[in-house]
Amino acid sequence: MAMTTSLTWMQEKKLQIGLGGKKFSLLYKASVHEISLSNLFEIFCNQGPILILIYGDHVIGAYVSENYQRETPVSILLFAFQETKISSCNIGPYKLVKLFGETVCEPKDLEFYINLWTQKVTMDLKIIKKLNLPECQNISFQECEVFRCEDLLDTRKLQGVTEFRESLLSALRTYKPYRELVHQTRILLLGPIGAGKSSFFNSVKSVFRGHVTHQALVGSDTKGITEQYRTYSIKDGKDGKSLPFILCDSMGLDEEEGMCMGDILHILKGHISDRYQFNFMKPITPGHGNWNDFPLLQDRIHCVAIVLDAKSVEDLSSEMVAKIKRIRREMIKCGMAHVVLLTNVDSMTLIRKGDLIDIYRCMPVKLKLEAVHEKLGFALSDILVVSNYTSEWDLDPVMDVLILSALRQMLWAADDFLEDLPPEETDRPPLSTS
Ligand SMILES: Nc1nc2c(ncn2[C@@H]2O[C@H](COP(=O)(O)OP(=O)(O)OP(=O)(O)O)[C@@H](O)[C@H]2O)c(=O)[nH]1
Ligand SMILES: [Mg+2]
Repeated sequence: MAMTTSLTWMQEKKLQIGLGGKKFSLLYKASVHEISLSNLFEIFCNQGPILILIYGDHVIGAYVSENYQRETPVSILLFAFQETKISSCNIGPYKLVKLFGETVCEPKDLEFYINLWTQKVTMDLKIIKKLNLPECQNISFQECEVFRCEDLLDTRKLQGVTEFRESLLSALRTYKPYRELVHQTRILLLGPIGAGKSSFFNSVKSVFRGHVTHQALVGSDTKGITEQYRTYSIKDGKDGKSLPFILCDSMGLDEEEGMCMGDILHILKGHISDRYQFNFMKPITPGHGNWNDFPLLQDRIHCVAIVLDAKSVEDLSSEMVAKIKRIRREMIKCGMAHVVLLTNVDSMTLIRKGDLIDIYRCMPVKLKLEAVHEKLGFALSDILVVSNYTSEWDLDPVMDVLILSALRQMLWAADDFLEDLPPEETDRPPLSTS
């Protein structure tokens, strides 16, 4: 039988959080392993913190935070799952051998005792009360599991993240747009008011600058914060070279006000230049100071990132959904590469910093991606997830990796767009570097 835990995702998550950011590796499962008591203790020995779970009508657990040595008494945190919460109490110091009822002791002398052979847990009434369990001293169970507990972000993992961050940085520094048809790939950040468009630009800039910066104004205002079209070229470090991409920040989309559809199409085609002051009442017209009559390939947008706040995906109004779907249809019509950028994952319930390292595997995030896919029609593989720098003072390698991975994905999508252009649009000599 496969060694998979009987814990639900939600129970595991609650335990992870409750035990201070731990991940669990299954060492023993009663229905799989046939071992003697002494073998069982061998498995426990020197594993660091361990977690024992018992599955009956309730899931009951014992967490030992100290490294187990056969004769050393340890404190034990007992807990039981109720519907939505966990009740807990401490017992001990206790020799762990007693937990599984070594014959030297009578079970009745013990506060808590697991008998793997009769598949019963015996508990002191005081403990039963503290754990909010039905008043029955002998509780039957069907399964018992033992886990090794490690920090979600241990030193080895952090080292791996730091190395991955460096390799992403170096790949992005040396990235060249497809066939070098343009010097810098243009990525347009488009999305509802307050979705985190400007924050994403600030985040990318912060990573390359080496410290958190907030060049673009961010905040919350029902009418939106960004009112100008901004095309940001980012330098590698303070005085370094310009990086091979430009992030274009736009006014937020809104049901009534916000950016006009006409302006979006003009931006995609490269007609609108930096610092255009949006007017939600009417789109730009030729002759305007920010209007470019003859945009080149380098002025056009090569990839659009539809930015959405992960927390409010389900709350998007039907008008906003219709608007985004219309934009998607327009993008498909003109072959525009696009991705979805889900921001604000750090604020989602049950998501902790340690989860960011493996964010695409987190159940609430998977459900979010499904929701975006179902509501707006975007392919699951085109949905990227980030946590922007908003209130942090220092850079964090795990957040950096998400931000840089998202950026790399956008550049790859832009390359597909450039590669897919008809020859008459690309068969001009590559641009000079002046
Ligand atoms: N916790 C958290 N907050 C975020 C994140 N991204 C953005 N925010 C916050 O969300 C709010 C809106 O962010 P902005 O970057 O101004 O959003 P915008 O899409 O540029 O908004 P407009 O310019 O008004 O359309 C700000 O208060 C940000 O601090 C994120 O990933 N995590
Ligand atoms: Mg903004």
